[in-house]
Amino acid sequence: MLDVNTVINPATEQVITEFPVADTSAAEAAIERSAEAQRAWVRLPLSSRRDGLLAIAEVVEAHRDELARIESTDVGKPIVDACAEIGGVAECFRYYAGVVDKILGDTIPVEGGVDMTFREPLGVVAVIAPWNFPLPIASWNIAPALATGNSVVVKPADLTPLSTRRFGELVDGLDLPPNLVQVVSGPGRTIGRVLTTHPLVAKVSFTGSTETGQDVMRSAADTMKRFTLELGGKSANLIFADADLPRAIAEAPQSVFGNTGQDCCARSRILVQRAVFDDFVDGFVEATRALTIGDPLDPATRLGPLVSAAHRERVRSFLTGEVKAVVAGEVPEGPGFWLAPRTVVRPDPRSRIVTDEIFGPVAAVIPFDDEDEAVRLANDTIYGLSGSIWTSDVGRALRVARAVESGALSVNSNSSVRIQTPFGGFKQSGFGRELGLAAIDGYTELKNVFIRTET
Ligand code: TXE
Repeated sequence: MLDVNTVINPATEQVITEFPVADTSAAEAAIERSAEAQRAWVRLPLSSRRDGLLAIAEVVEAHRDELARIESTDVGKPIVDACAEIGGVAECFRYYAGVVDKILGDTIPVEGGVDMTFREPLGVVAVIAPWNFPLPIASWNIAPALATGNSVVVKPADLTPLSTRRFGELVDGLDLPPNLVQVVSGPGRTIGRVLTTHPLVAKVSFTGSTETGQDVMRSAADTMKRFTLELGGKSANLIFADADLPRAIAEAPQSVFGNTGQDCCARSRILVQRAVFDDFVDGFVEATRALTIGDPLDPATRLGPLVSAAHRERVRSFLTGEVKAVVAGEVPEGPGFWLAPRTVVRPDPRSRIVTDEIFGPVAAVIPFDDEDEAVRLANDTIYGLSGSIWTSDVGRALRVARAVESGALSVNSNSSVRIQTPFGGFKQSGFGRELGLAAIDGYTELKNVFIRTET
């Protein structure tokens, strides 16, 4: 069993820090304390709950530079991106602070009385976070869980636990019920397992691979936990011949190579209408070359290294044998888990490059003839998380958006995530929705109450 977590800077391969991880009895004790904290939290006036979330937003904002630097060094993420993401964490807590007193029920017309619904907290929520957007994704689940009256035990990924651990220290310093938010570090197979099986945990919010998500579901079945599962993706970027091509080209590299491709929303299948295919490929490779790869702490950097040596090996395993990839960009010499962006033009549609989530800087560019074929190719995947449609025909944009089996689509944009709008998957990309008001349903139980009024 791993009893020390050694955290490596992926840009330098130097050890950043080491710390002892929780054992299973410590995780169990944290869950028990969390249940007690939840009882205290839910009894507070709504205004105190709102102010609690605002205090978390403020402490994150006040430590934005520190947290961004931690995230950048731990993940290998460009500092500019990390800073924007930590700003988003503060904004997420602010948004859900505003939701606290707007969790509404219904009154339902029935015979003989009055019927009404309430949204009740679940209890203890376990948040199991991934390594690619550590604190942002944790916050998408912590904030709505707290807003709806739950307590949280959060387990960061072993590879990138530092921002979440620092967040935990900052929240400990606030005037909130003790143990309302606890950070428990440790491996998925031990500490993660405690969180997915403990009877006092009502819900698991998990972000990670589809395989581990399946395992989490199986292990949580005995205690019938609620889930939000945000899993893998293989999203399509659909580019029609009538699109604003210069813009589609300029924005495509970041949409697949951003975060060095370690993004569940990466548009890693670029489907391009045949009439503009060659122009697109030339422009895309050129635009990719312009992305500065290097020291994540340099504000000019657009792409950092991959998160670990093992992950780089996994990504490279997709690039062996017959695969012919165009390499664009220079990586720094010396230590660091670097990999320059790769573009594979017209890959075999059945190859792993097209079917699997690579989670690295590898794009597949595939031609299509017409709208029907574009939709068929876009849907030819087990995943359904995100995607884009580039066209100047508004009717086509809506037809295609309705036909693509995916939880979040953008037209003439590659954005996927906004705090105000629901985010989550179709098919094996998971279920449940993070963010927006939709997340409220995932953190509450619907209760129906009937009052007899007839005499
Ligand atoms: O993920 P895991 P890994 C995908 C991506 C990547 C692949 C593997 O394709 O290459 O997953 O990454 C915890 N019970 N994504 O191995 O295993 C683990 O400690 C409970 C997509 O890092 O899914 C970590 O905190 N928890 C993705 C979290 O689960 C367990 C983001 C995710 O780890 C556990 C990350 C268990 N049995 C990877 N086993 C996205 N959707 O953005 C592990 N964990």
